[in-house]
Amino acid sequence: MDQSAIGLIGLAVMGENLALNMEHHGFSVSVYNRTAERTRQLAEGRGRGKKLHPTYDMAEFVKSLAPPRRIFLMVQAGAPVDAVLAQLKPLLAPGDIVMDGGNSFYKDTNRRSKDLEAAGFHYFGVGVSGGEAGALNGPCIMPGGTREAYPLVEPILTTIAAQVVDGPCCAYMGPGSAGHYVKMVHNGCEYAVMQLIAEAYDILRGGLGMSAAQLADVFGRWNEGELSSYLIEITQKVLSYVDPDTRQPLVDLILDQAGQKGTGKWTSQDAPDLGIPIPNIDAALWGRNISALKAERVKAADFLTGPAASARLDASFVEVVRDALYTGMIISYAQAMALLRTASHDYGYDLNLSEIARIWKGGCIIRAKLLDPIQAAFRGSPDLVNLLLDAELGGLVNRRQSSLRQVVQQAVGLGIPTPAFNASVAYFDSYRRARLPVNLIQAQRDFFGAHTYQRIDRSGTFHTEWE
Ligand code: NBP
Repeated sequence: MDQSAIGLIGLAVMGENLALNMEHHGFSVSVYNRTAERTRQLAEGRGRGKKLHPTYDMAEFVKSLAPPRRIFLMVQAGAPVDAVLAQLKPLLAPGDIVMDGGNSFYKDTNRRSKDLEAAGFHYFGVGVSGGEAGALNGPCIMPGGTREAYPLVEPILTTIAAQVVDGPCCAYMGPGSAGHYVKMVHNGCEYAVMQLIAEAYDILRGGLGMSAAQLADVFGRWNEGELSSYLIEITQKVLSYVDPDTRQPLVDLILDQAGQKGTGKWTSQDAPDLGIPIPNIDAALWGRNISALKAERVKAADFLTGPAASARLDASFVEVVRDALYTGMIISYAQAMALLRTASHDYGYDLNLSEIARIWKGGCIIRAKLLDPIQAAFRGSPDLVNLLLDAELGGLVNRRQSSLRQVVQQAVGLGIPTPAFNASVAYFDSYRRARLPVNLIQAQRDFFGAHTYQRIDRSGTFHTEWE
């Protein structure tokens, strides 16, 4: 039997669909899964009659691959990746290539790539976005790792990726954990945009009393303009879905409790290490965390009261919310890109932000029309420190800021929580201020801890005996 072009380990929802995607594009694929039943199901089900080679033992799997072996892992992030690598390592030959396509923590990827490269293998941390449908039809792929070995995997990765007008949604990100870092920040941005959309939905529902069907129309219209994006598109579809059992909008029957899988949280945890503010992503994270306190919230709802006024908003407010949502999305991407820019420098990734915006235009969850001007901004100025300083995008936020302010003011007045909209305004107002009130904080720190301060009228470091 001919040896396969690539091998894939981990046949849950993502792995199975990626294997079928590879096969569909003409690559022969060996597949292996810890639980043999899944492999059998694929071979006898969706994989029947295809160039898929099912294997039931790791050694048989490795032997079935053409050298240098290309192995794609799609197993649960964390200990399972280490477990698979421990089994694989003794079976590999120098020059073989291992790619981890799961949502691994970037520091784990650094550790694993050091370990495998020291043993003579090539290692890639590959961010994959697009969910089940993307995996099958073309995801966005963010590979990072050994530069010299990238040409050996590039033809497969770029062929199975989503394609946009200016190329495949896959590009080499940088060394080490660059790919997983970019994927992590992608997911952080995804959290922020989803939170903004949920807040827009909440304010239209609470402030205008709109039904799910009316909201579906609004999001459908929004998706035809500058807000056009996968997340707005699926929001329209979700809002228009009627539960066949109850004949009610399904969204109204869904428990309001969300979890977070790791990547969003990791983004919020890493940003302070780099000194980069990402309040929209932080807001999305605590928005999910407070949602999880369902029992407490139900109790609190009986005791804690909101504003007495429940004035209905005017129908024209829909357009204000649309403008605020677009502005908030720009500010979310600005924070994500600022984080990537600093990580690129501090972690030695040498990221190309324009190229990242380009590959995010297709396949991934945050694909959006907005990525066109973002790509253009970084193509024109690769060293742009913040998207808000781009003439087009910053100018747009300048002009639309009143929408953001109106949404926050109305929400506060009505007692509707809008953490991500609030964070957008606060970030914008902080970033555009040449002077912040941190002079007072510096004085307080010097008062109680002799931390010293600098002055604006003379150079040097100062301490004052304040009393
Ligand atoms: P899961 O994250 O649910 O992982 C299940 C797979 O991991 C199965 O194949 C399972 O084998 C395998 N596995 C586990 Br669990 N422990 C193992 C071990 N000790 N040794 C070997 N294999 C082990 O699958 P998924 O949702 O397809 O996601 C795969 C990766 O892709 C994850 O890192 C995920 O975060 C990432 N990702 C997911 C999505 C998405 O939309 N789901 C999108 C983008 C990225 P078994 O069958 O024997 O239990």
